[in-house]
Amino acid sequence: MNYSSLLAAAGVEAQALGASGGLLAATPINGATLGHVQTDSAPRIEEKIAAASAAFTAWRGVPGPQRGELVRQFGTLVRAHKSALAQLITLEAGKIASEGLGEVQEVIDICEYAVGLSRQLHGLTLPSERAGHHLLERWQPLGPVGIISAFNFPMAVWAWNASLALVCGDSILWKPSEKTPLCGIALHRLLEQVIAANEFAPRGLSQLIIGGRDAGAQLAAHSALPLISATGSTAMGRTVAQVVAARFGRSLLELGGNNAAVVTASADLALTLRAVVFAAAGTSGQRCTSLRRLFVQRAVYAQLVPQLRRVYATLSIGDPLSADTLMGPLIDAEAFNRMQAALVQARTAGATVHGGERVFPTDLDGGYYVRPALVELQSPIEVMQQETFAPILYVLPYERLDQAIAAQNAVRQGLSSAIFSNDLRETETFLSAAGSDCGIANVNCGTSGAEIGGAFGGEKETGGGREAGSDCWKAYMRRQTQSVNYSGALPLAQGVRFDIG
Ligand code: UN1
Repeated sequence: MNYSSLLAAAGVEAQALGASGGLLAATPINGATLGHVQTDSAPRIEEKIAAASAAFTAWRGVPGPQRGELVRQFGTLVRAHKSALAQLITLEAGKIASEGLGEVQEVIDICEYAVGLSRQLHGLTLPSERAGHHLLERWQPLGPVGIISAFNFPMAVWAWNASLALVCGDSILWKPSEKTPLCGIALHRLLEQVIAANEFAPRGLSQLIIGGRDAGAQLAAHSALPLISATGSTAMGRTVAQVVAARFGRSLLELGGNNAAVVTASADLALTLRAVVFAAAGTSGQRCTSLRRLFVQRAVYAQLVPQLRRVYATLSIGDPLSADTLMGPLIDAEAFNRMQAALVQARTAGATVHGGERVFPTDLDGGYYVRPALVELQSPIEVMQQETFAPILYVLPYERLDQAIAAQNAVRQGLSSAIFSNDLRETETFLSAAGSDCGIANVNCGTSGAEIGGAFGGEKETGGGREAGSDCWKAYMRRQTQSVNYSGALPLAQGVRFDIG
């Protein structure tokens, strides 16, 4: 199949990309090359950082609501190109059509959220202990923000950061994953169009950086960037965090998850089944919020797990561009090999593995398609500690809820979690201080598919960062405490006396 019309619709024609050199853009659908993308050299990245720094000094003086107007126009343009962008996501990341559309919708949603926010970047007025004084807290633009994003959400995660950073008065630099450069190019072109069309937006406000690990490292080490927001593996985040901390920069980390759900005896099993399959097999298990571990109360194990096995065995796997496909390919051979290695480890540890094998949809031989794997166990094994970015679901029976909660918390990561239950005591226990230790805890809905209105992120090796809704905008701003004396006298705080005569 020739994908050039899809590329053209998204504004990234293969001819314009170049025939050799740089980064190879490929589709996981059948492994075909889509084009070659020029990478940015270290000196070129340095220039882009300088341009973003210069743009910041102008942008921070533009009123917040006007900054919001830029993001409003960008969101509108994204909406107009929704289907072409969604198809590009499908082409380059392998997401099924509906999830591609969902991801672009997430971009639109966060833009609209940011527009509203541009009129609400509020501070505080606090009571001063000194007569005739005003004590204030005010949020100021922070500086150029470096954004490093991952292949699995090649547009939305950048948009969470970019839209908020822009309304907060920051300039931005984006290094998309080397596995999805075309998604980066296509989406960034739309933002560039909007910037070019608006006099009040300084040129250089948003920079796209194409490159690999070195390019990310260059951003992380650069003292001109007060904030680095990085999404990806825990190994990547550990390096970025240390480099950024060494220069007293801030990092906002969105790293690995190893998400679990607990199914109690009171659960609605039909609802649970749908939620579990979407969370564990959806996106071919390649979301940081994907469900990886399932703890099922022993009384309902024999009802739920055979149904899961049946659905897993019949789930439609194939071309993600076809409307009836529910599972597309893994991103590449490396992802497939990691999945197989994890399954070997599980079998060696005594687990019963259902599925997990490679499948070959017609005419798509170059793609890595797999049947999702269900791994049945009696107790946790070592391989469950790691986040394998593939559709593997470890399933274990449990007796008591406190044991299930302890088991779900007994991993190094802490992103998302869920309980399926119709018993208030169980759900409230799960949501209590003694319950889930994750950044996200859901009741009767799966671990993935969070809305943008809440803060997104997790604890422990997930990195502690929070992005998107709630008060996450504060990460993109500098907090300033201001004391104003309008009294004519000079009383000192804490009643200190200092009379110089
Ligand atoms: C990710 O996988 O990096 O909650 C982000 C979700 C999506 C975002 C996932 N809204 O699954």
